[in-house]
Amino acid sequence: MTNQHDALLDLYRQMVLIRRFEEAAAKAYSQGKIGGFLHLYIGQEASAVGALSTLTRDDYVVGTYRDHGLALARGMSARSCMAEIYGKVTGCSQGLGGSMHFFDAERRMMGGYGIVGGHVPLAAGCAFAAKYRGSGEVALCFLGEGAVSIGDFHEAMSLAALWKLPLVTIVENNEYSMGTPLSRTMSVADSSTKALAYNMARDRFEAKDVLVVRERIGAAVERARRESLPTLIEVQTYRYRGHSMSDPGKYRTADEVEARKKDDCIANAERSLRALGAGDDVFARVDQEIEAAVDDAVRFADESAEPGEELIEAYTYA
Ligand SMILES: Cc1ncc(C[n+]2csc(CCOP(=O)(O)OP(=O)(O)O)c2C)c(N)n1
Repeated sequence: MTNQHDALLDLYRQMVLIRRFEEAAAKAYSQGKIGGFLHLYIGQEASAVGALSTLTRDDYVVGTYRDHGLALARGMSARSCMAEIYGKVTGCSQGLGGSMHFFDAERRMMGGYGIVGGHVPLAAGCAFAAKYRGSGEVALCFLGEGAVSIGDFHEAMSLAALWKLPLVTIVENNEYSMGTPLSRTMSVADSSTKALAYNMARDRFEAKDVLVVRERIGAAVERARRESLPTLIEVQTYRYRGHSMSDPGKYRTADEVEARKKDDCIANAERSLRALGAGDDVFARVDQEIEAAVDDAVRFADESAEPGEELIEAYTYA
């Protein structure tokens, strides 16, 4: 098999892991094993997987509450992620963060934030730190298109451009901000045009093909690393599930969702892999391997303990 085949297979495997992991999380949620919020990334996998495949170990990743895909693509274990969603002490944030607050300092996965747009200045701060140290690291920040109208976003873009920070800001435009379509929150359809106000490089493309995502984000990451310049990118994507588990989805039709599933990033990657020579055996092996990993993560989360009073007190009370 070629290098191209092997590279795509790796990305495919990561996307399948994210999808199966979240399907299992949704099931556990409906069984009452998970409390609080659960925002699924299903449909958007190519965005995180393609983007994070361009990073080195030391680069920073900052995201929203829709963070499971980022965490898994960053190499965090399915066990630590599932346990976190369950609120168990073995989770990546010791069960104190839950689904919206995944952290892994070692992998520079800096969260996991619930305040829409509030995390963008934090990502700019990571990029500032990297530039200040001259360490060559890049910060990748993910947000939804709903966050583009938030003041924090503009403050961060303004300083990132002024100070030439190595920041790549990725707006995942999944067309809806909860139940509100983009046309009701912004006067322009293309959020990357906001970069014009800051004299910042920009890009915009669809996340149907994980290799396209990798190439286009890769160019921005290189610009950040080599020239210390920021880029604003709109990735056009679509979430198949509700905003969160409690969303009845009345703002769009089932036909719309079904039509969008026809251009699924995982199915597209499978087609490309078959064209490169992958046969049924390859996909059966991936399915088996991912099923085992997800089953193991669920078992681990089920069997793990909740954080004790001591831990809760240490982090909750001053
Ligand atoms: C400052 C702030 N306002 C409102 C909310 C409630 N809220 C949570 S998610 C969300 C929608 C955000 O949509 P978008 O940025 O497009 O991201 P997506 O959920 O589509 O990934 C809103 C309004 C919040 N968490 N923070």
